[in-house]
Amino acid sequence: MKTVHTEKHRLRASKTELNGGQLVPPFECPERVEHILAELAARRHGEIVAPDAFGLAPVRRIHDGAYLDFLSTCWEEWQAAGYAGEAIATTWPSRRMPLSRPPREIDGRIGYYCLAAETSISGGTWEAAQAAADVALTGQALVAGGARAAFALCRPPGHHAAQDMFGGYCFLNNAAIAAQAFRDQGAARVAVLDVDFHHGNGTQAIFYDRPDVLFLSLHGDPDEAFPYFLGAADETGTGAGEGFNVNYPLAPGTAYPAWAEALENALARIRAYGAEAVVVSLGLDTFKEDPISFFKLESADFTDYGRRIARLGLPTLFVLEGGYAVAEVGINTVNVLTGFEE
Ligand code: SP5
Ligand code: ZN
Repeated sequence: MKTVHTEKHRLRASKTELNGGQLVPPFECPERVEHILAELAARRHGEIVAPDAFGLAPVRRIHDGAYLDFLSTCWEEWQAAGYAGEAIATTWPSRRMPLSRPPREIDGRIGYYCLAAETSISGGTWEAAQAAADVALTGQALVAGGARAAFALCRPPGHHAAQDMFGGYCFLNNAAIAAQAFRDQGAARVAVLDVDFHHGNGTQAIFYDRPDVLFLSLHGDPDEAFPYFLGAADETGTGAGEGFNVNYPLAPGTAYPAWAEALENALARIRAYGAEAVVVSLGLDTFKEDPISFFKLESADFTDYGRRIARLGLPTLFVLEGGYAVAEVGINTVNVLTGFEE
């Protein structure tokens, strides 16, 4: 399968992540993509193609206009406020503060739109996020045009970003934007299968009241893991979307047998649903050596689950999400793709 990639991901290169009370170099760094590209080359995996420019119209199908205005101006406003560091939220519309509207001043506005303070906004973030959406949309176009599968090498990732919320290293929800593009081009039912270690809270929120996009997520139990406040098994959708959201929260230390059992359950749900296309939110942070996660998958397990996803027999778009054990991210990514192609 083809890989869609652009160097523009390098524009997302923040210097700081708030971790354990310290500002540290971000886990979500440009080197992640370099390792994947190196492994794709070493194993002579498919062609690498550049993205087309789709503009903001397909992004606006998912994200609120005022949120996009915020993302595109945040860094300039932060600098204009005279701050020395990167843009980090410190105040949120939390419980018992029902007056929830975006304030004018940038400290308030960034808090309004922010999920989690670990994610700093820096110069180039908006441009890189737009480029990642173009990468996802180009992959979607390849699959819609008849390719069995494509790999969108998206960075920054997307699945924590909701209609009007960034955080968890995510700004635009690349997978949701691609899933919506399949719908807008005529697919009646689309499944988004999220295998990142973390719950895809943004994707869930976007499609929660809709029956036309089935969302399924395997992830660390939110009682134990980020994003903490969404991802429980009893979140099954609302209104017309009731029954079309499926969460598989899994315990610390989960290894491949239990993970694969949850995956098979999810794949059976996708078959029964009658999806016409599948978007895989491909996070590699389920790996046993991932620095911020607690599952125990081995590199060979990634090959095996690539095979299992292929057995759906559906047009499939892989969209990169997380995965931070930097050297192994390349190996494990290409293992999924080659397992799928066997
Ligand atoms: C796309 C993606 O994978 N985003 C993940 C964002 C996680 N951000 C919070 C990280 C908190 C790390 N805490 C580690 C605790 C280990 N004991
Ligand atoms: Zn993750």
